[in-house]
Amino acid sequence: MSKRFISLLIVSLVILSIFPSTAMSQEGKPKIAFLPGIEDPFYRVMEIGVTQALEDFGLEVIPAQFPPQWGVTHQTPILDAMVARGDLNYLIIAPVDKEQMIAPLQSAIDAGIKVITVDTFLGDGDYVNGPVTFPLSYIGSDNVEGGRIAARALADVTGGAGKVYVQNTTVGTSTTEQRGQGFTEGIAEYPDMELVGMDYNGDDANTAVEQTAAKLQVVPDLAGIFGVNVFSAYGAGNAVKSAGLEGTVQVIAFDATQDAIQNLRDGIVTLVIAQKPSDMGYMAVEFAMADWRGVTSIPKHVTTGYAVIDASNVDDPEVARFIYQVP
Ligand code: T6T
Repeated sequence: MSKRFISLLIVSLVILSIFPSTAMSQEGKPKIAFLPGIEDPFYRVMEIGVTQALEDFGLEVIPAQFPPQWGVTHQTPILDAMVARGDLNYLIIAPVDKEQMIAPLQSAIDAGIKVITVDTFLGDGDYVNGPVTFPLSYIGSDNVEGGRIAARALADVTGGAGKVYVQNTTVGTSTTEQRGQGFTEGIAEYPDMELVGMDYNGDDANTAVEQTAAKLQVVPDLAGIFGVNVFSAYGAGNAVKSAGLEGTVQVIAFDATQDAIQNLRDGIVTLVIAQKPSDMGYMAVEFAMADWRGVTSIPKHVTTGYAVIDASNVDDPEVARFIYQVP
């Protein structure tokens, strides 16, 4: 073997050891996939956190498939296809139904895939003593508290009196159910406030607009609306705007989308409650890597915080950084 060849071989090995190709560096590393609940800005921001963490750990970034609509029939086929790959070690998922997604995810477990739930949970979310304990962890907002924040904000802006309404998504979605629960409990603390209804829009923006418009007709003295998520808040804000009731009917928007922030700037929305989906995604990958490396003390339930945004702080960089910077 010529000296030149040996020199080239040594240089190549040194380069490969410093800058390993993706193919070589994946040996001995876990394959981690992400399955969101629906195509929306919240989960797109979560994907940013997941991707950043995968890159930081030098892991393969498996493209996430976003269900086109919210629902078990939309999420399960994607889940089944991910299990059928046969090479996944971890699945980071936002299960769209706390009961109906148990069996499909048990199949993933049976196939040797470990599960971390983000944003939404299975069962009652207590993975230590609850009915479902197989997920490694739950990482998400404290959604009951999120509903209470909305109730307090609406009470503050309406002087603690008046009729209020909730635009919700679907029964069975742990997060929005809990937001509705927290809001209902919070409003009950104000004797002069009355919750006149909670409609379920199936996580569809157009339905949310239609339902809110109908409620505004039926309850002409409505004082405030809580939109429990991206599409619910979109519906509430835009129905109020279409009715020319901005400033008369106060809107509290959960999720800091560009639409919610614009409605805040336009005086249609009073307050925006931003979650921290990027944190959820990043931490989920960290937990998977910790488990892969033998850590046995991974917390079973982690709540990420909120940024509460109003007209006074929307341009504060410390707050604005939590606006969902995706279309
Ligand atoms: O509000 C988020 C998420 O927390 C919830 O579980 C479902 O709706 C969103 O994705 C927003 O559309």
